[in-house]
Amino acid sequence: MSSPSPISASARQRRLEDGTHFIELSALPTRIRIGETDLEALTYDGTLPGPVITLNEGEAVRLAFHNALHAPTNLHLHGLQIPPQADDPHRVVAPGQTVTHAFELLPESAGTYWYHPHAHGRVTRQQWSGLAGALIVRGAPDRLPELAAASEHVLVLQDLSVEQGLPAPHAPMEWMSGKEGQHLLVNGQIHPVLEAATGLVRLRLINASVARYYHLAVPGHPLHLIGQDGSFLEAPQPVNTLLLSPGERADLLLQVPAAARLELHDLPYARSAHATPRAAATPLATLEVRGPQRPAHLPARLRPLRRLADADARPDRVVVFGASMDPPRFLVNGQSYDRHRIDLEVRQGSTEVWELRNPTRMDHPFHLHVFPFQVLTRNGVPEPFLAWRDVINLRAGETVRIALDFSRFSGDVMLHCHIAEHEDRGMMANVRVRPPEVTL
Ligand SMILES: [Cu+2]
Repeated sequence: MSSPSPISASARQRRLEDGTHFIELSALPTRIRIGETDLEALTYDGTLPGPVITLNEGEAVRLAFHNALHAPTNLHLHGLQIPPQADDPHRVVAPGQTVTHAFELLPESAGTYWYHPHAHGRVTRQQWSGLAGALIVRGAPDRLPELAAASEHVLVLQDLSVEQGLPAPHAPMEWMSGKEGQHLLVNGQIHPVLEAATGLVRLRLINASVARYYHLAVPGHPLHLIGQDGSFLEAPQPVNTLLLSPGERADLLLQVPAAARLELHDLPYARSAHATPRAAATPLATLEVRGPQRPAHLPARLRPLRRLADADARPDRVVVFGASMDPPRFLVNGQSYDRHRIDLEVRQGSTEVWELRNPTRMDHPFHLHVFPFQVLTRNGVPEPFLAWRDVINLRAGETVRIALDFSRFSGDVMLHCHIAEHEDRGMMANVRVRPPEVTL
């Protein structure tokens, strides 16, 4: 099968004289082809998904973002621990305008991130129309000999339905359930063939869909999780399947010492009590592994992580995701989003434990900007391994406790459900991180 390269284009980037990594990115309407269908999508730099931005931990970055759409938008650098002022979704970019995001990456920030629009009320339509791209931060663990020798693919997972040459419009019910597309896209293609060399194969997966969950497996082949969101794990963790809710990322290793043809599948998963899951697995991509027999040893250790709190730590506050009917609205702690209201206040320098509750009958992925967290327990069960997360799925009826690190910055950030429809319909809250108290 011949197809264009399923590897996304690289971003327009160069090194400035002072060493700063400079990147340019534009959002624009673009005519693209999905399978046999032509449509008018929205893209970054003319490709769906947008180009892969590759950065290095610790470096200074300037990113010039230009809006060539016919509507306001903005750019959110999802998961990056940078000052809130350098990634403020309240700031909207008018058509024709360019804004610059300037920041420094933290020393130990290697991981898998992504970028997408975040202008409140417009997110769903713009992201559904194609606006999303991968952002990779490389660091010391990437230079471990096992990882340096691995074949690596970044897989951006999106879905789309097309109607009359445009991304299909939402039906009223889809503003409640979250819209899922008929086409499952891996790097903008329906069921691509990805080539890799024998040995270790590394897959960085990004769920860039507005609402679809991916329940991933490679039948007959164990997976080893080495990273989640913007974090390495301390050591590889064997998993058979992996649930990836909207916004989540996973960094996986496959041991493939001899030539093989493997299938990446999306298994059935019911994310709502109202929905009937598909009965069968859907093939997402083929992994064609070629070459002579080669060892495929896993790295023993990846990166030490600091534990923020014990699993039995008491919560400092409670965040409840909810919904109401007539009119249908999505809520955080009983309230619909108001950009002028500060919903939670914390102090810079503090570590907090939050209890996240989802009493609704559907899953909601919780996301907090800028400040990472560690999962302590899910329904009282301690999380089996450490990772810094920025998205955690709350299953219907589930209670999850997390520990959050507010040491780095002060400023205003948002927490929200990462189902774009729910976020646009009010399931979002403003968090103010106050500067530390000055002692005279
Ligand atoms: Cu939700």
